[in-house]
Amino acid sequence: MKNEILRLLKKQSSGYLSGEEISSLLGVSRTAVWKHIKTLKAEGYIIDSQTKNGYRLIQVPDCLYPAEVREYLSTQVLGRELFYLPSVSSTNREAREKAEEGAEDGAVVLAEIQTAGRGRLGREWYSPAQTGLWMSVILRPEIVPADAPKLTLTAAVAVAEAVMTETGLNPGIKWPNDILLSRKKVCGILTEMKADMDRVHYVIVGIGLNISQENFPEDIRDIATSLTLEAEKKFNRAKIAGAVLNSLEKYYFKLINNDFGAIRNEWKRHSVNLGHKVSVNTLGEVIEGIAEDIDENGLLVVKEIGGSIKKITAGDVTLR
Ligand code: BT5
Repeated sequence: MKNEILRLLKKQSSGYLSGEEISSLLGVSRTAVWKHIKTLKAEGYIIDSQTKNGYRLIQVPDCLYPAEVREYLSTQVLGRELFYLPSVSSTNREAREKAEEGAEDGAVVLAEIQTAGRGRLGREWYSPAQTGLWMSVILRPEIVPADAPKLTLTAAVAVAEAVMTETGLNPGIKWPNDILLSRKKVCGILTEMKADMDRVHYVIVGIGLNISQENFPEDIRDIATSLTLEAEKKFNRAKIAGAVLNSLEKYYFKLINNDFGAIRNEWKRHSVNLGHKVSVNTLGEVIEGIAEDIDENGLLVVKEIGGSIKKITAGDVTLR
């Protein structure tokens, strides 16, 4: 009911809507309307109430409320189920719990702040309140575990596309999971899965996108950036969330319909690695050479100085 009232107020945002009109349109009492308006105000919606004229929506809060994100969603599967938390340790951790409880393919966990946001290999992900998109998507694709890393590349392509359409900026992708603007990291992706040898139970795709931070802590100041810092303007975070999910669904469908080729082509278009000298740290081993390609499985193909070809499944790439 609260969301229905919100919908009416949004439709009528150029003028006032009386409590009586709302109550007759929705078939609820005026007291109920008043109570829902009170809740909306507590959630940060600025609503002018006048005894004579009724209610008028003045401003929507910059929050990732499901009702806001849904406005921008044009998906069939992603975001059908949306879990919103004002604060969480890590959306990936929360998503894992939801997946264990049976959350469906495409369910999404969103939070305003993460108190223990995670990167790969136990690293930290800085996730301050109401500035970024801290989101995890639960996917249940019928793929073999060896194909799961393709989901990281799929998400990277989706984020790059959404950032491009929403901001006009031109993001680069650094294999496997970084989205860059001006050579600084604006987004990281953490893909985790539960699988048997031959079957994936679920995959959690965690996306951390810096949207409106105007500064960063000392230790990452030189390597991190946000959409606002790059475009010098504010963005509606719910709209960005919707755009990322719309794009992710488009590419996810390609992946499960065996069209990784299309994703790979997009990935190559955005790549900042290919053709460049790289140094790749893969759990204890450092491989140096030219990043030549990503193969049909999403592995990074590096040609070493001596000419030998190495295919890399996971690692950290430094551009030389
Ligand atoms: C990543 O790891 O880039 C994956 C980040 C995934 C974050 C999302 S947020 C939603 C979901 N829930 C989670 O708990 N995680 C996911 P990695 O490639 O290991 O990079 C981590 C490194 O990036 C850190 O060691 C820092 O150097 C740097 N870093 C940390 N926070 C950053 C930020 N906000 N922006 C840019 N760089 C950051």
